[in-house]
Amino acid sequence: MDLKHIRNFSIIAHIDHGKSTLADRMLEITHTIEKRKMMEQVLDSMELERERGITIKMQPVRMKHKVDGQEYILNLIDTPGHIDFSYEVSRALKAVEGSILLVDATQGVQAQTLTTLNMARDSGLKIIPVVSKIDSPLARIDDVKMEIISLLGVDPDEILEVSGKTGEGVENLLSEVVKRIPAPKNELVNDDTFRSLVFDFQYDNHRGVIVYVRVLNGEVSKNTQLIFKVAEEKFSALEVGIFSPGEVTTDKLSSGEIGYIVTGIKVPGVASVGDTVALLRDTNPPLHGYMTPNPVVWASVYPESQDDFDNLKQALGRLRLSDSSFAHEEEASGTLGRGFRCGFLGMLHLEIIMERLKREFNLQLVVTNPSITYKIFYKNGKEEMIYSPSLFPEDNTVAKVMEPWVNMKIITPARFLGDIMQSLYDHEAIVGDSEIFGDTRTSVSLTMPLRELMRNYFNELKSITSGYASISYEMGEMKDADVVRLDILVADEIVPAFSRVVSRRRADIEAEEAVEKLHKILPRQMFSFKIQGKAMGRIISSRSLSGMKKNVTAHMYGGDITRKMKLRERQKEGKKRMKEAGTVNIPQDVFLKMMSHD
Ligand SMILES: Nc1nc2c(ncn2[C@@H]2O[C@H](COP(=O)(O)OP(=O)(O)OP(=O)(O)O)[C@@H](O)[C@H]2O)c(=O)[nH]1
Ligand SMILES: [Mg+2]
Repeated sequence: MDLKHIRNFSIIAHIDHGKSTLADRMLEITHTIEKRKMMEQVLDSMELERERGITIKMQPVRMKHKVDGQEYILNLIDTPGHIDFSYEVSRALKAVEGSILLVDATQGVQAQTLTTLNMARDSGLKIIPVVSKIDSPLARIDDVKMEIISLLGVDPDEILEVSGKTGEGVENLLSEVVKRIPAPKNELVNDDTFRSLVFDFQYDNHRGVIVYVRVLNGEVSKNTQLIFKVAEEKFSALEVGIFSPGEVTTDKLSSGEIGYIVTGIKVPGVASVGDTVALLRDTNPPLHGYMTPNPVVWASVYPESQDDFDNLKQALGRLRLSDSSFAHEEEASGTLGRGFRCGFLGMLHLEIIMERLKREFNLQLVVTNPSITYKIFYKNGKEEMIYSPSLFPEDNTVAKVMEPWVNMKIITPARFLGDIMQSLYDHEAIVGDSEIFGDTRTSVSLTMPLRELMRNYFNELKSITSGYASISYEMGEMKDADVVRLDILVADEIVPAFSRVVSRRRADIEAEEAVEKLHKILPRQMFSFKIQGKAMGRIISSRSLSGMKKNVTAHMYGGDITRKMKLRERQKEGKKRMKEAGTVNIPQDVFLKMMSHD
């Protein structure tokens, strides 16, 4: 189709502001999905997305729609709202010319509204501000419009209103998309060589890597000889097609369009987002591509049985092919064997990957306590980055430790400010400017150690404010830290997976809490043993877990007394043997429960 009849746009917003529901109505109005196949948030196709009611992966879909008698191709990309998945948003934005910025009429402007808006502006996109959920009895349409005008600096006449629930305003919004968002342009002048940007990919057992591309120039069809410009890997297109939203084969993909190319490549590590897929003979330089995101939290993952090491390796390689934001590298730990150090963009991201490893690959895993990175300056002059709490050095060898801080923004109704300030103090934050907007809401800027943000601050803020406050953050500078390693001992043995780095002033409390929690969730054994917390060279918390009073003679009645005695003796010996070997069996779910905050 002619370039001037194509529009590419994304829907961006804070979490839960109604992006996927709005997409549903667009798919209905444009007859992209048959009514009988329609379901709520139909683009959230992953099992985990449906269970949790959130979008995790961006999803492109092509629609056809007539405006003033002219048919247009509309390529929509639905994006996730949760901050852990903002790398998805940033990639989607590079594939489109414009964005619909939704603001929930019941919630108003929230932290991620501002972050996603800034990302879209940085990408030079046309932005259409839209108030969503206008059907809700709690909608404050005029207030929220005022917030949008003052905070986002947009013209009042530009703001549209929709309800993804009733469909009100959606047809009009589609017309405005056509009117306001510019048509795509060819990348090259007088040159129709095929070139495209890889913004995402998937893996298929039979067809290998499937790249999601935005075509920037020329066209591609089946059997075209292509190359990944950065990876310098050649391949022949096995199939090309569009998203409807499932994959639908087409004869070709042309400039301005969004679609997929099946590569047949089965080795991991070749395809990467941001690479340029072009004609084999193309001599132009590759596109700028994407910044690789830096992991925020790290955790080690070990197979419960070392026999599964290769399976875990394969599973991680495969997951990387549907999630380009997580990092993994091999590592070996004395006690846990061979495993992987994995980097994630946040705690939700970590949780989702662990859940996928369990469900999609059926792996039994030991997951260590998540950690951020610390820079260690030793007394002997050596410097080192530490990603794993169990490798954090003994207190007396360390001269100085530095840790990352985050620059944060909290948006909240003013009535919670008192409680929030207290919680910020508890989390070692330094509070900066605040700004009042709308009637009663405030936006507070601050900095906080990343370690303290990861100490469950998201949930804490949610419970203080009944969910009315929102957070966005970006990585800031490294600062001096006063932290120590806390080890947890089970039956006198350090369990490296439970080690963590804590602020020195909180070491006692954290030890107490960890020991208490483990005491609750660890299954009892045949013998009694201690659970202890140790830091700065001494035990600072301890509890005993008593052995099960299972008595092998209990079911015997009468009979020979010497036989009972013998059995008891044997049982005692057995308990002693187990204790000596220190074999407290720690099941997988205990590791996962220790890691989670609830
Ligand atoms: N009343 C009302 N509720 C809506 C509307 N749109 C969405 N919702 C509800 O808001 C919640 C979130 O909707 P989603 O469409 O999943 O929001 P989202 O922005 O895609 O969320 P993420 O992708 O996780 O960021 C759901 O419970 C929807 O039923 C609307 O127009 N009116
Ligand atoms: Mg969604």
